[in-house]
Amino acid sequence: MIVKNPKFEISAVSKKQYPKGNIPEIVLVGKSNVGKSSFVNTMVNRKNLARTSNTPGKTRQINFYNIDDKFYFVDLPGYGFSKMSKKEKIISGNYIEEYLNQGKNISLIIFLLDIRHKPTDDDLLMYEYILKSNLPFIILTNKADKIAITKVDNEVKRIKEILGISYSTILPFSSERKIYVDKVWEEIEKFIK
Ligand SMILES: Nc1nc2c(ncn2[C@@H]2O[C@H](COP(=O)(O)OP(=O)(O)O)[C@@H](O)[C@H]2O)c(=O)[nH]1
Ligand SMILES: [Mg+2]
Repeated sequence: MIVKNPKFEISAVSKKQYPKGNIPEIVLVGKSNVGKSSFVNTMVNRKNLARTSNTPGKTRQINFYNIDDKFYFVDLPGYGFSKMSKKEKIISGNYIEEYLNQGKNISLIIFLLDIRHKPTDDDLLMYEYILKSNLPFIILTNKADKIAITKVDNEVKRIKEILGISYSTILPFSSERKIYVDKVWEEIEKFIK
């Protein structure tokens, strides 16, 4: 897919600010620092459309990026950052739930995990929540550049086993090396027709 004019639209802190209308939403979910904002930048081929950082993001903002009026990438607050206070964790959790519960235009959840690590307890909770939501999802095991290319398939398989899934799409990803981008576009395109 060729993206022409990706635009930041709004940082919503309450339901009322979610965009109106019925443009499909592709939602990024994952713990803080896993690479959600980098993913958005990589997919639309911009350096700084979405703000990336090494420190925990704002815990209550839901950022909507309008992709050529065809769909939104929705960058949810991260969860489970080790430096987050308990209160911050609860706040980010509430915002994630509030957004996912309304679910009106959500056409796909992209769940990001770190290819190098076992999913954390927070990841597993999130995963359960996604399953219960009955919304379509794919899983990306991110930061694949951080391990040897020969190990990628095995690590993906290992994470798949931990999550106990056989049917859903799970792919490696790397914003650093911009690999697997086309494959992920193929998946996304199935959900924005
Ligand atoms: N090596 C590597 N670093 C990445 C990748 N994706 C993100 N990062 C880095 O991880 C940090 C957090 O990324 P960010 O996109 O802000 O994560 P977010 O909190 O989930 O939005 C930043 O320093 C990014 O440069 C990747 O695929 N490979
Ligand atoms: Mg971010």
